[in-house]
Amino acid sequence: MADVQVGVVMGSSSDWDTMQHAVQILEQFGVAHEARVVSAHRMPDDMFAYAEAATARGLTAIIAGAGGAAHLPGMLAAKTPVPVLGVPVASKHLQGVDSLHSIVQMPKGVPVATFAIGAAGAANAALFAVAMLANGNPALREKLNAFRAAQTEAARAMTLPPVA
Ligand code: RP5
Repeated sequence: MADVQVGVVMGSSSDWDTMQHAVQILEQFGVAHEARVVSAHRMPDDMFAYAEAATARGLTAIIAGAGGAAHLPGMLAAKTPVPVLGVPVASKHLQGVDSLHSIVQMPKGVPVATFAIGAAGAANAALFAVAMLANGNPALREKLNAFRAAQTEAARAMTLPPVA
């Protein structure tokens, strides 16, 4: 298998329902990836090790999803110059607004690119990673253009029901 280009990490296996949407996009585009649980507060040493190895492993981006006090994306970004794409996972009590604020409100100096709460954010983070890789890969850019074109055609084909 090709070297991993994009790492997909999450704070818990309970995030998988959301984060699998990122993996599905990476598979669709044939981007070499890995997916694993790397919890910031339950396994902080592993999280640091993952971030510290990212450059040497040649990762282009890390997609990091977490819910609640979602410090995983920010802490990864603190430990690696590899771009971190943060996905707020919907939480039980605050529906992911807490996750969104935790990820998007990074203080100046250590950015995390932050996406929408939930499945749309996970899929878009992966599409963003594909777009990053496509800058140096014309074949991948063609695939991305075709993906966009298919969406355009689907939208053009939409019809509306009669007024009830
Ligand atoms: C976070 O706590 C995870 O990212 C998850 O969204 C949340 C709840 O984790 P579990 O209690 O379901 O393992 O670290």
